[in-house]
Amino acid sequence: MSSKVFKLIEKEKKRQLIGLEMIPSENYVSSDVLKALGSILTNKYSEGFPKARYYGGNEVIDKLEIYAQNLANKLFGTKYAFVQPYSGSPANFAATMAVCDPGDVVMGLALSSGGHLTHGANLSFSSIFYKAVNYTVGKDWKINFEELEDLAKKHKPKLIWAGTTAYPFKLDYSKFRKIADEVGAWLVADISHISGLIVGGVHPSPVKYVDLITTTTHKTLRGPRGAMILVTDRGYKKDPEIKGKIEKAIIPGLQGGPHNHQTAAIAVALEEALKPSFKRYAKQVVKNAAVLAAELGSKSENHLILLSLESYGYGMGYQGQVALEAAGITINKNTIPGEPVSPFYPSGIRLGTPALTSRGMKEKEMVKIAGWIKEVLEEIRGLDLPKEQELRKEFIKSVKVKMKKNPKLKKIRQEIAKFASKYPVPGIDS
Ligand code: DSN
Repeated sequence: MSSKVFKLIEKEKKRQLIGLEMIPSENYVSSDVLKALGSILTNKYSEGFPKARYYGGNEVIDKLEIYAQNLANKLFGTKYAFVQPYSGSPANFAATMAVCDPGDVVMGLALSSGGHLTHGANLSFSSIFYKAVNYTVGKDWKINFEELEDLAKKHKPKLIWAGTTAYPFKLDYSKFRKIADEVGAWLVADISHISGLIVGGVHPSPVKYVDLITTTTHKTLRGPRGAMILVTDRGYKKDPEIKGKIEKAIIPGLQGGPHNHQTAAIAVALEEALKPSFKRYAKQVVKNAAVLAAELGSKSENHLILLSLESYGYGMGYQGQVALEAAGITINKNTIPGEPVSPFYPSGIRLGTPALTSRGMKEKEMVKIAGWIKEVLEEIRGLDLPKEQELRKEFIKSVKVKMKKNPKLKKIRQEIAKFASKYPVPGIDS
């Protein structure tokens, strides 16, 4: 274990132990998930699908992939499950390819309203190869279904995405369904952020309403990096050929050989998600986020909080991220709906509770952590983003240096390290 790589892994392990990981799309996997991910299954090529491979020697891999597919269908209540997508973006590309031709209209929530790049953002495949139309959220930060309906009627999309990455509210899939039916669109739910909450029974499931579902496996679902595409009964009725179309989109459309070690780790995570303890976990994630949000003067109905830092000054997201990182709290800067400054220097931060909850933290700990967050954010007052574009890069560099030297943040960092070390990290401590 003399390689530089292992020394770096040890360093990262320490960072994960002594800090508070609050990026809402991150989590800690179990040691069993890690074991499967680090297994010899990485040695095998298996292009194709179970019992229809381009290479020999796939008898065991076939069993493994079928097992993972069955677990996914059981957990989500779907008809077909594809577990090969390398991650969320390729899954969304493959789902789009399966139901659209290049140039077709796809509709999704705008990035600046909490949508995902692959749902029609500039520079993403979804707007390069397809005609992307974005709907947005209203003043209440909730999806504006009137606008969605008007846009759908005007642009007649082939596909409507119902999915978010920075949206703290529950989704009403029946409203999406009504609009998709009006224009004959495929309705695809991207549940990457909330799949763990859905199987845990604390967020409504889209299965009854949508045709396809995509999800990453490494967020609230607490599996390895990876993704799945799921077909509902409704999706199969809409197009009985859909299975073959998705397969073709994955390979040869987009990918080569599946990552069998990843498939195995997904299967382990799905086994874990079927246990009653996972329901308790999901419930606690949501309870924790609600408490954290209330303490920070915000609201959350799921696992994440989108916090505007406008009351601290102009364009404060970056400064907030840097100050919190200096104190040992990892979050990410984020645009807020109607972002008044810039996507690169946004006005808000996004944080969440999936990883902290995996460490066994509950409401009491959330109150304590919210206290630290508020103390840290006081340190960015007066550090408003320069209005002049050309000064911004240097300004951010100077904020980083300042925050690293800030004695108050150093003190909080020590307190947090002591506090966090008391909570075991799955996969590291157990
Ligand atoms: N990067 C993911 C997130 O943080 O939400 C989305 O792909």
